[in-house]
Amino acid sequence: MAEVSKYEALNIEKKWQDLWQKSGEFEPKNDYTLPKKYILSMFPYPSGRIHMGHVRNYTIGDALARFYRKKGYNVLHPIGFDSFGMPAENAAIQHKIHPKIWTYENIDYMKKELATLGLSFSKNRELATSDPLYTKWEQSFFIKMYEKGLVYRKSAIVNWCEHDQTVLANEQVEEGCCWRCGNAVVQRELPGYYLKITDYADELLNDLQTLKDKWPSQVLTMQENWIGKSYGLEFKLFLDSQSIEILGKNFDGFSVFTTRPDTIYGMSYTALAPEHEIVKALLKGSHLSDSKKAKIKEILNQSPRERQASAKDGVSLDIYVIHPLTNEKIPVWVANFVLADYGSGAVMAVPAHDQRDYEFASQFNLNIIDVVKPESGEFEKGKANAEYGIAINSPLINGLKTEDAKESIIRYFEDKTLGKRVTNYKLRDWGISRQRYWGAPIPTIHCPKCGVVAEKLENLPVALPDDVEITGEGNPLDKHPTWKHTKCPCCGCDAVRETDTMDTFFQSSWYFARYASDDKTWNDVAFDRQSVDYWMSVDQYIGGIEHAILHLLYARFFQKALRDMGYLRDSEPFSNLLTQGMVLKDGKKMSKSKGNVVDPDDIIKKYGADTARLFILFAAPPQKELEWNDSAVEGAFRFLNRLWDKSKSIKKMDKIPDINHDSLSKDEKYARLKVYEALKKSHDVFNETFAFNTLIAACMEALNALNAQQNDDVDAEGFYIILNLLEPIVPHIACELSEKLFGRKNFGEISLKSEVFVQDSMTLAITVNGKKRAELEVASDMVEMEILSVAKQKVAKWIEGKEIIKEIYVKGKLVNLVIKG
Ligand code: ANZ
Ligand code: ZN
Repeated sequence: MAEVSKYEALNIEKKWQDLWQKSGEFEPKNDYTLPKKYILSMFPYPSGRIHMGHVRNYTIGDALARFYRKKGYNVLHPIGFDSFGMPAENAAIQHKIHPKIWTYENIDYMKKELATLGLSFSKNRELATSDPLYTKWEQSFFIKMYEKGLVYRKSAIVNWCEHDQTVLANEQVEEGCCWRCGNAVVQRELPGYYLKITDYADELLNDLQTLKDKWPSQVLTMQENWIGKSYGLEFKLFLDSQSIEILGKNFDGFSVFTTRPDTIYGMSYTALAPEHEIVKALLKGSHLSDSKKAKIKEILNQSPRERQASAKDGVSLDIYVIHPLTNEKIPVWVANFVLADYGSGAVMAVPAHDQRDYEFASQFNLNIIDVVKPESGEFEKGKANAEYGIAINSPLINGLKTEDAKESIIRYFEDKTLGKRVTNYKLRDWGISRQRYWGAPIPTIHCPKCGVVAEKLENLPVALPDDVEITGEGNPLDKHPTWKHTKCPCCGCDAVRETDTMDTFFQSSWYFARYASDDKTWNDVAFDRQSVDYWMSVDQYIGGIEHAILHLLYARFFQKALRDMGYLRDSEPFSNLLTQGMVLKDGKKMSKSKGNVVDPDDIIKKYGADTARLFILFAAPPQKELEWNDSAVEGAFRFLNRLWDKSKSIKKMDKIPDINHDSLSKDEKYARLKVYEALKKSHDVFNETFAFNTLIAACMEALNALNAQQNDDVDAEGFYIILNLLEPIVPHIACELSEKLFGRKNFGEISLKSEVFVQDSMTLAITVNGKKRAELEVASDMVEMEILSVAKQKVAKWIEGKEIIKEIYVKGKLVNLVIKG
């Protein structure tokens, strides 16, 4: 018995990692009759080294994967690398290393690091999105989408980063700056390819309902706002005859979109985006003064973000429209807050009830006309009254509530064919062209005769050339001497390849479905339906909140598009989503720039992977931020040592001992209670709350309780259960001890024995005015108030209709009720 061995984490961990590697026990089984769980942590970008955020992400996923595997589920728990993207090119520029070499060296290094964490990933399904095979299928999706009209090419004003020499999607612009390098984004017109995500706007919005309570509500709200559906009235405002003359009879008016048609009598001016056709025409003509033209051009040069951030600004165009209901003349302005690409790029301004209109009107002394009496009764001064209320000063709708007034105006306009009910979305099509090298080439060809044509499927992948020079300026594929020169797939004449590559979000929009496909089929098909239909959708997706909009919206869109192209069955890719909190040190996000990084490698070398995993899951619930704490890491390590030491006094066994619970002492019963409480907790934690910290705490309490009693059977049963509960969290030490003590046998599902949860009871005498009237059996932890209430019921016939003057409870002995008369 008396073993003296010490807990040597690194030896044990190496042993088990080698064993797991050989056994292949983490490979998903192709038996599609088994119950399945697809557990997926978002794949990493191969930046060079894993960081604590990765450790957290993969430990959460691994704990779930191991839990379900132990429960008998067929588990898919894959890993790969999101390996195209700009950092590889930046490294090439800075360190003169080829992006491909940099990327694949990083992948190798990170794979080794991840292995030292003991993560139970499938090896066979590993992939990197820069692999030519991955590109091949991706390009085939692109071509099929192009043929379907789901990809189209257009010239548009795009967000351009001078520093990275590339286009950015709206989602990649953060407060006017590039999400990658932080430099200011400028506006520039450029041809590019767009994915028609707007075709799916309604479905993307409606299906959020199906994710309620399964995704964090915060993420659902962010997606809803991003899609930004609103409905209202679109109608045309007609210019007065003089203004038509001024514009050379090229225009007779313009459309506006409003979500508050009930405020139409409050319109005191209208405002156009500076990009509006009418503004363009006036800029060419002589009607506007030079200073006004200069002001408009100044606004045109600003990005939408900059305009939004600056004070309300604009100029009067000295033209007028006629109010459709009152026939009054209304001035037309250009304003910096009107977006060119929303609604019709023009607004009817109602300063009394719209804050932006109010600020602009205050700035330029324009009329403010109240037309809605707020529900609360009082008009607030100094700002717009945006809330709903009752229409006033509005002949057609006076007295109507906002909702009814809106409907009434819309119907009036539709009846008179003056306007129509419309729905608008904030969501924009997804621009995917990037002028970069390290990405998947867009598989189209520009032919002088045929125009833009797709490459033939049999020629895929259109692979990247290796011999490029990466300087950071311009597009390396465009500058390559030969790569782009090819023959047209249609007519065979000389033609030029598209030299743009795809946004890397294209790759991360379908990797989860690729994993779900049997790897033996990867060469032959994008997805094999049988396997994909079995594994999809992802049962639990885990990743950072920073992906709440970008990645998750694109992936949802892809899932739907690929479904409609016959590749996939489901409408949603991720049934459940867990967004993990950030890892902080000294209250700040761990990052190289802040110099507060703790390297996972160092922790693993010092204490072992199990300590790192235990700390990460114990320090905070996964959804919350986690503050790094050296002494808590020590604490986790000490607990594992206690577990190790305890194992030395546990008897070896080949089945769970039979224990007669009634015959146990108080301490023994208590220890069993604590063990079974932990067991009970694990069900909630793994299936619902993911509050691993509470499960770990329960295991610690249970171990303490075992140490405070002497019964070998209780010890053995309890230790077996604790090891099983901890195995998904600290797999190496758990497997090692389980092997030593129980031959790593599984003794089957342990039921929550009810007798363990029955608490000790006590018998109380109940007296009324000192006379014993009854006896009462209650749980020994029942509180006084409850005892008194039960006692009164028990002696109801002696106290009925009487006034109780005093109620006395003598702990563990008796209840005395003193009554009047
Ligand atoms: C008059 C009005 C009165 C408005 C009122 C609002 C409140 P959402 O809800 O985001 O769809 N709008 C329309 N097109 C615009 C554009 N291109 N740029 C900037 N603003 C524009 O917003 C719709 C509202 O935003 C519209 O309803 C319009 O102002 C403005 F008390 O019309 B509203
Ligand atoms: Zn051609």
